[in-house]
Amino acid sequence: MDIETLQTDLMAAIGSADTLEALEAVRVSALGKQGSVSALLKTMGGMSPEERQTQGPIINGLRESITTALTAKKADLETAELNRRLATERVDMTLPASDVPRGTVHPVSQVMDELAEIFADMGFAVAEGPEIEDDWHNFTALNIPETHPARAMHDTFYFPDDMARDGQKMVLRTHTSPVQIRTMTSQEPPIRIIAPGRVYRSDSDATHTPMFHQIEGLVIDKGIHLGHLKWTLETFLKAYFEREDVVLRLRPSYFPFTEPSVEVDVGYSVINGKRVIGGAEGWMEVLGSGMVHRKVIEACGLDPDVWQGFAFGTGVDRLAMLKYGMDDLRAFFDGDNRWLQHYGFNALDVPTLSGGVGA
Ligand code: 2U9
Repeated sequence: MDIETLQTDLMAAIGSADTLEALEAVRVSALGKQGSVSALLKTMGGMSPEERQTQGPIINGLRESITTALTAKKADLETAELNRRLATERVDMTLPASDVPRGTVHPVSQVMDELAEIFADMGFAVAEGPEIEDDWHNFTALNIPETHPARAMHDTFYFPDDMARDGQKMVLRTHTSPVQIRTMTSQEPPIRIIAPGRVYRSDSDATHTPMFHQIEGLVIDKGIHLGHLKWTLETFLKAYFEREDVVLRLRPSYFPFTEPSVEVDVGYSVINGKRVIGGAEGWMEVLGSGMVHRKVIEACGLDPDVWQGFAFGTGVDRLAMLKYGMDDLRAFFDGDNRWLQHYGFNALDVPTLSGGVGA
């Protein structure tokens, strides 16, 4: 067969190959070890120099044009295959994963997010601090000196003496108050913060766990008084329980770090034998609070005749139980998937004031 006919035949075969496999068969028949073009290339070895000079370029030209045509056809077939798959295959990225165990957001996390959202709207920033604290930040700066009976009441987990830092005994923080101390000693007032987080007390029964969650708030500014405290707590509780008929009752109390100190009760009604927040058929204690003690303001290096403030604290776990109806605190920390499936939240249920913090 002459070279021209071979070229025409091969080009026709390449043109009519309609799959990658068929094209590969053409390539092997031409350029493979036993291929027709390879055979022609081999004949050049036996040619005279003159013959090689005329036949060489023709045979090499044939090889090049066949190679180029094969490459172009291969690209065409691959593009066609991709277009076919794009047209026929579909993946719906919005479908939920099936048969995959789905986790839930723990009610404590959800409530913490709700609280952050409510207080952010009132201009409060979220502050955090270490869970392993020194004695000064956890007690002394809060007007709880070594001999104070409140130390015993806190059921503190102390670290061994040889873990003292700068002569300070270390403890697992018994409240989130040291976070506010750290803010007051590192930032200029005015201060408006909430401090949510884990706290630890050596106490365990049906209503107490050795670790629980607190949220505390602190405002330091000029001319702050109990009226600001009451408005803030009322606004917060109305937003949290999503009811306008939330009624507060302030009772005198005592905390070493506030003076005066007040305990805050919220009114409830009894509906179908269940207590529901709102109204005033009965009272439930929900918060402790007061005006920040002048000794605490002084301990943080501020002049209590210039700066005043209020503070409050409450248990996040209890707030969650009141709003979402759980009755056993210990179940919060069991990690039982059935409980989490029942009381947990969808990860996409992000609390927002516009959407409803508990929606
Ligand atoms: C600074 C100054 C004052 C925080 C406060 C309470 C009252 C309070 C308890 C409620 C239930 C803890 O979770 S609970 O057991 N807390 O009653 N906490 S005033 O006062 C502060 C904090 C920081 C610098």
